[in-house]
Amino acid sequence: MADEVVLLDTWASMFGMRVRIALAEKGVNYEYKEEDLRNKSPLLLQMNPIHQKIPVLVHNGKPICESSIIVQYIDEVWSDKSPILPSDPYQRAQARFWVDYIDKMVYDTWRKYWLSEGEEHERWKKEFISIFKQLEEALGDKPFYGGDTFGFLDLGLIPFYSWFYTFETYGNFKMEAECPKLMSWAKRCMQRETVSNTLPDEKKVYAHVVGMKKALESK
Ligand SMILES: N[C@@H](CCC(=O)N[C@@H](CS)C(=O)NCC(=O)O)C(=O)O
Repeated sequence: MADEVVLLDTWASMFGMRVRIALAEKGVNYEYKEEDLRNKSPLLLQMNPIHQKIPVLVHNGKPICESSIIVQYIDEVWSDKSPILPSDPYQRAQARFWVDYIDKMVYDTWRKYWLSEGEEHERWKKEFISIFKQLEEALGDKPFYGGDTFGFLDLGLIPFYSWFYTFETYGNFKMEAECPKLMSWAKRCMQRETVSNTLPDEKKVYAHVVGMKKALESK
């Protein structure tokens, strides 16, 4: 019997994009279900009762939650092609460390920077940029975080590229000036079809984020 694979997601989610890229890398067919996070479906609440967040991968009726865990699951289940995690245990641990760093640092700092004003906004903006500088340093002179090939950490970070225009516009800075090597890396990743077919238009993301801010302010 064929696998039944369902993804609960929202189009602009960088965490959801990770899962979509991983599924594309493996050539897995799946049903995509767009969630309205202001009105979560009973299926999402049932499949992720703890965090009630997307993405959730439902594989043959069983839910897997948290994007980096889902990507690792996909790599293990569909192990016959396009390996995502490095085969070397040390490299694997390093890639996991940096994906964990992204998960702990980027989104929360972005929200503080996005939703604050004045001096506080400037302070969070600096902090936010310094996180990307740190990630750029971790890349070094390699073409990809995985070395010569696109891997787990590349996949974990590249979805944020579709938000760079939004990050820049809210802070009046340019990623190209702050992190030129990271920008070259992102453009290299975009040459991969699984990435370019997944990432949404940056202006569409910005319009969505402006709308979210208006909705928060009118509460
Ligand atoms: N650590 C989670 C983060 C997922 C996450 O933050 N999802 C957001 C959308 S980008 C969400 O579902 N938010 C709904 C809520 O917080 O109620 C992961 O990696 O999957």
